[in-house]
Amino acid sequence: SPVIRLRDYQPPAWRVESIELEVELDIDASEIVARLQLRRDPAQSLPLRLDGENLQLLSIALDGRALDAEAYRYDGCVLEIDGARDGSMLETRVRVRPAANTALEGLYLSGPRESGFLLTQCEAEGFRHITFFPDRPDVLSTYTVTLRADRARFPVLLAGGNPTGAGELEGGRHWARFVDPHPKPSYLFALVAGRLEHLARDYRTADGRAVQLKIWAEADAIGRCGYALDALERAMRWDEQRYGRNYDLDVFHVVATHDFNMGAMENKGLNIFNAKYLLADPDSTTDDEYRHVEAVVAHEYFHNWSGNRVTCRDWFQLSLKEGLTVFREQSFSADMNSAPLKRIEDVALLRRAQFPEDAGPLAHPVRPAQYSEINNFYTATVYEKGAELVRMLAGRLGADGFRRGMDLYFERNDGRAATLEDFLGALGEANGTDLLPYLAWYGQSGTPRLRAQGHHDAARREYTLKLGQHAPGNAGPSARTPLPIPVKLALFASDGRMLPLQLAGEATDAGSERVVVLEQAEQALVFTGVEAPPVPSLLRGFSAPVILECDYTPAELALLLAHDPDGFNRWEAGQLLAARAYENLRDGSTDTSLQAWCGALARLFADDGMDDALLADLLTPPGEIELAEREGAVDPGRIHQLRQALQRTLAERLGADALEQRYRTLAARRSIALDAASQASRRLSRRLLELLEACASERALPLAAAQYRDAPGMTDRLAALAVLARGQADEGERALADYRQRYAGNALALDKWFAVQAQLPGLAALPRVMRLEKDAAFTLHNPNRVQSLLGTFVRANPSGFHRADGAAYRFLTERLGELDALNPQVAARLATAFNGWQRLEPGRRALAQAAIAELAGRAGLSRNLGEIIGNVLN
Ligand code: DPP
Ligand code: ZN
Repeated sequence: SPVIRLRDYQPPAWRVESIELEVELDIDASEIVARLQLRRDPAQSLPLRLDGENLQLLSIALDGRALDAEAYRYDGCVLEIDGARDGSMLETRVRVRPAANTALEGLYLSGPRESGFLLTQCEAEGFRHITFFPDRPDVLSTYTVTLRADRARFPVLLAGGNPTGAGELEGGRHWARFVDPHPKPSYLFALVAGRLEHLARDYRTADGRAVQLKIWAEADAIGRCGYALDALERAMRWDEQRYGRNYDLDVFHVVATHDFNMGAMENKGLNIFNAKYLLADPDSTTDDEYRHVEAVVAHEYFHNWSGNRVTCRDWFQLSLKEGLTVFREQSFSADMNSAPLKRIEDVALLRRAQFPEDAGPLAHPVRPAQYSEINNFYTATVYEKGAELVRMLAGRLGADGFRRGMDLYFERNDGRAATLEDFLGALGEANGTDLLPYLAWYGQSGTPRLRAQGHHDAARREYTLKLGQHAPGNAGPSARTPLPIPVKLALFASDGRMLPLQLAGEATDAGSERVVVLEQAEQALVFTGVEAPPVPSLLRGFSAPVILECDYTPAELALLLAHDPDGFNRWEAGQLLAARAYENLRDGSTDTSLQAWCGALARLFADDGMDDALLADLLTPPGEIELAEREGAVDPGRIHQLRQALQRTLAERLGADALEQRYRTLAARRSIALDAASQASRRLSRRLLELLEACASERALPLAAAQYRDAPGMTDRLAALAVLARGQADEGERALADYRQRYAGNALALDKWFAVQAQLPGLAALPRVMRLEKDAAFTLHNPNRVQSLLGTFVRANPSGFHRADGAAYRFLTERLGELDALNPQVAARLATAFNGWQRLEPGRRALAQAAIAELAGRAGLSRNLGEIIGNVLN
C-alpha cells in the first residue's frame, strides 16, 4: 500500500468553507446528503478530489445541476469531479450501512440491532466512510448538521455544536439541527442517535458562559456516570485556572459506548467514550480505574483547546495534540491526586509500553517520517514519549514561562492547523529563547542513554560529575546528537542529607537541587566545597526520557532509597537496586544488591511515617517486561521465575508474620471511600497479600478467600480474585464462578474476569484462554472483550504468551486472521505483541519468526495489519 511521507506535504488544493449535512438515520441503511461550499487555492491547478470509502453514491450535483457519469470518476477511494470552480457548491447523496460496519470506523451500531444506538468515530480517517470530503486535518469548515430518524427507535439525536432547532415529521419521525460555529477538521465530526438517558449539570465558565453539561449512557449505565460528571467539572475549572482556557459552546455532551476502538474521542462538543473510561461505581470499578476515568475525561476535555481550537496540520503532527494533551492530563491528575505517585505510574507505563516499542522493529520518531496506515501511529511513542518531551520543555521554561508560551501558542494558532515548529516557536518566542534544538527529539527514534560518572577529590574538596550522552543504535538516519537533555540533580552526604550545590565559578549557591541542561556530547560539572564523596541523585522526577547509566554501588542506591525526599527518585533508586538484585539471582553474582534492597525495604516497612501507597510501590520490583529489556536473549519463562524468586526473598526478609499482621490491620479498616488514604491502604493491602502469597501461599489463600467474600468494593474483590485464581485450588475456581455469575450483566466487570485469567502465568494460560473463548460472553466483535482476553494474554502475560513450544504464536496468528476481517484497527494493535521477537532466545525466536512469516504471506491482509506485520518482520 502507498506510503505517505511528511516531506511530501502540500497544502490542500481545495478547501471547504462550510458543510451542511442532512442525515436520514436507520440501522441498516442511512442516507447522507452533504453540501460543500468549496474554495480553491489559486496557486494550484489540481482537479477536485474528495476522499470516500465504502460509500454507495446515489447522486451528485454541482452548483445545482445534476452531474452525469462522464463528469466524475469514483474508484472506491477517491471521487474526482470535473468543472468545479472557486465558490462552487457540491452536493452528494450517499448510502452507508451502519449495522454491517464491524470495523467501528465511520457510522456504526453499538449494541444489539433491536436496542443499540448509532454513533460515529472519525479520527483519523472515518469521515470518508460517511460522506465525500477532503478528509485531512488541515481542511477546517463550519458544520450545520440535520439529523432525521424514527422517534420511537431514536428518541435522542445529537451532533457536535449548539442545538438550533428540533421538531416532528410525518410518520413518527423527528429531526434536530446543530450548528458548530468553530471551524473544525472532519475528524472532529460526530453524531449519536438512539435510546439514551442523561445526567445534566449547569456550569458557568470563568468568562461567564452558561454551559449545559450532559453525560449520556444507556439506561442500565446512567447510574454510573456521576463520577465522570464531577471529574468533568474539575477538569473545566482546572483548565481555566492553570491555562486560562474556557469552554466555547452552550452545550457539552459526553456519550458512553461499549463498542469503541479507542479509549475516547474529543469530537467538538460531543465527546464519545469507551464506557471503560466513563462509567464508575464502587461495586465494579477499581481505584486505578477511577483515576483513569478522571484522567481520560480531563484528557478529552483538554483537547477542546489542544487539538480542536488548535488542530494539527497533518497526521505527522499527531503528537502536537496528543503529547501536549497527555502532559496536560498528567499535570491535572498530579494536582488532583498525589504528584509523586502519578509520576511513578507514568514512568512505569513509559518503560513498560514505550521503551520496548522504541527499542524494537516498530520504533518510530514522535513525529514519524512516514506511514501507510495512520491508525497504527496512535502509539505509546506519540502519546507518552510525546508527553515527556512537552514536560522537558515545561521544565526548561518554568511554570510562568511555560504558561506565557502556551498563551502565545493558543492565541497565535487559534482556528489553525499547526505544526510542532509552531509550538516550539511560540514557546521559545514568548520566553526570548530558541527551543528549536528540541526538534531533534521529535525526529529520531530510540531511547537515548545518559552516562554519569562521579569523581571526588578530597584534597580540593571537589566533586566532578561527568555527563555524556549517546544515541541508541536505532535512532535512524536523521539522528542528531547531541540532544538537549535536562538533568535535574542533587547530591547526598553519607548521612542522607542533601548538600548545598556550589558549581565552580558561580558566585552564589543554587540551593540543593538544580537542573543542568546537557547540550554537548559530554560535559563535566565541578561542585566545590564537597568534603566527602557524595551520592548523586540524577534525573530527579525523571527530568528526561533517557536510560541512565551510572555505576552506583548497592550501598549508594540503598542510601537514596532510604533518604531521597523526591518520592519519584526514591522509587527509582529502589527499582535500580531491585534490577541489580534480580541479576544477583540470575547470574549467581555475589555483590550485595539483594541484601541491600531487602534491607532498605525492611527498614522502610518498619517506618510508621511512610505513605502506604508509596510503600506499596517501593515494595514492587520492575515488571517482567521491563526486566526483559535488560536481557540479551530473552527467556520470558525464566524471567517470570526469577522475579517470583526475587519477591519471595523480599517477602521472607520482611517475614510472613509481619506481612500478615500489617495486612490484617489494613483489612480491618476496609471501606469504599475514595480519599487518598483509603486508596493507599487498599494498594498496600494488596501488595502485602501478594508478598505473603510469594512466601507463604498457604497463609495467603485463606486470607484472599475471606477478602473476596467480604470485600466492600471492586478494588479489594479483584485483588483477592487474582490471588485465588493463581492459587489454582478449588477455592480459586469457586471464586471465579461466583464472580462470573455476580457480574453476568456487567460488561466492564466481566472484562476484568477475562483479564485476570488471561494473566495466569506459564503453561496454564493458553488452555485457559482457549476455554474462555467458548464462554457465551466472549466475542471477537467487541474491542474491549478482545483486549481483556486476547490483549491481556499476548501483551501483559509474557510467560504465558511466550511458551517454549510456540503454540501461542500460532494461536495469535489464527485469531489475527479472523479479527482482521472484522476490525483491522483492533487486529493491528493486537499484532504489536510480536514486537521484540528478535530478542527472544533462539528456540522461541525461530518459532515466532515462522508464525509471523506465515501470517505476512497471507493474501488480503488489511493495510493496518499488513503494515504492522511487515514492520515487525523487518
Ligand atoms: N481519542 C483519542 C485521544 O483522545 C485520539 N484523539 O487520544
Ligand atoms: Zn488524545
